[in-house]
Amino acid sequence: MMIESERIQQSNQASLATHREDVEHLTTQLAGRKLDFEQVVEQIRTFEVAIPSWSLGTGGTRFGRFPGLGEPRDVYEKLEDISVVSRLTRGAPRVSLHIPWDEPDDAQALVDRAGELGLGFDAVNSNTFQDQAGQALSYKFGSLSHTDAAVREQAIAHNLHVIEIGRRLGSKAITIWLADGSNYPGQTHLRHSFERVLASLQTIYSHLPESWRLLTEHKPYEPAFYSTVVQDWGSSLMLAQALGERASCLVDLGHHLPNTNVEMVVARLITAGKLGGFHFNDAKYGDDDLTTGSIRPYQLFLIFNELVDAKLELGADFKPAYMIDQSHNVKDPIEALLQSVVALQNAYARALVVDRARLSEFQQANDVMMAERALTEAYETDVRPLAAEARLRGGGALDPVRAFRDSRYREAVARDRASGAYVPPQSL
Ligand code: PSV
Ligand code: MN
Repeated sequence: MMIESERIQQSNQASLATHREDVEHLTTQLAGRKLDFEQVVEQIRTFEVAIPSWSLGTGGTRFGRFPGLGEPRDVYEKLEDISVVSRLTRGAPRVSLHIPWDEPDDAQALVDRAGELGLGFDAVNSNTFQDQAGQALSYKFGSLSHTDAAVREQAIAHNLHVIEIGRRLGSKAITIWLADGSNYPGQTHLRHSFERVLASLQTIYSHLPESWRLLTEHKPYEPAFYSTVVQDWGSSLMLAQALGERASCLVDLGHHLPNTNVEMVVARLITAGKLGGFHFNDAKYGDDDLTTGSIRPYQLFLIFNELVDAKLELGADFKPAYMIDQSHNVKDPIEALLQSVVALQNAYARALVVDRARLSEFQQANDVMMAERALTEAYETDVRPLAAEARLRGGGALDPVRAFRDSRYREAVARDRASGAYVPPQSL
């Protein structure tokens, strides 16, 4: 089942008149700040974020999982759900697969189906943080960092297998998050385990197709509660720098210790030429995997502010991979993803309406108050008509969540997919 364009247009009708008024008002407002509404809209239209295959089923914690109706039962149905997000937002045309959670039996068949749905494939994610059925050796004490060379080789082989699948799908990057670490002091040799990870990654990197990138994803804790081998952006950067030009760092917004200045981490990685991409989500406490922009929207804006600033300086070469990485425990996953893509479009729009020339002058003159105001002026601007107009021009929805509800897609798939809900593996 697909949401037809006419359906989206019908839903848009309800708010089209108000939208036009809002556009007019914002156009005048921005013109007063020497900003061109048209130009900003066209830039927002270029924004693209990948949807992870693991986010379409209801997530859960180790305490329980409460499945919703009509959850996708296999990777093909996940693609259908992702195409809904894509069609309504016009900003999510690619899928980020987790292998083996969503390993296709037939890569070509998946490529063909994705093509029919207007989708492509972004970075593939490997998984050596769980033991899979039939696996020879256990990852209980680590994978790429394991003390036993045979376990490391098995984990390396898995990553090469993931690259091979990705190659067939048309992906151009692999994201490696490894949960390796220790739960108690003394359990592992802190230096040697890191050195073993680097050596394992070097082997994987040496097999990376020419046009591919390798992204290293850090995380401070969980499941390793005492020490994680790649625990912070410094460790991730050391790896990326040691590996070579095609290796860079992935910043998952939830993977920072409390109060970390994430926009500054982003700025540092840009300076190092090693900002590879993002896993967008939000967090109140730790790696909460909440809806993007739902807890710290100002931080999200400040991150986009760095991205827009860098793009202006570095040009087309600056192209981080944007992905969402969320767990939807009590929301309808499709709705949460729609909300997230809209939050990202809005954050990007806010960053685009920063008066950069003035900001720079104020910074240069140490006018603290006015420099901050240059940011808050943009942040407090109601940019929603800009992002809505960008979606509208692409054939998407003014209000994607409303259009989704109007379409009654969830009710339809609840009927079609009634024969046994797909149970995703427990995610971390
Ligand atoms: C780990 O917390 C993570 O952020 C990694 O990106 C995983 O691939 C993903 O979540 C799913 O568990
Ligand atoms: Mn992640």
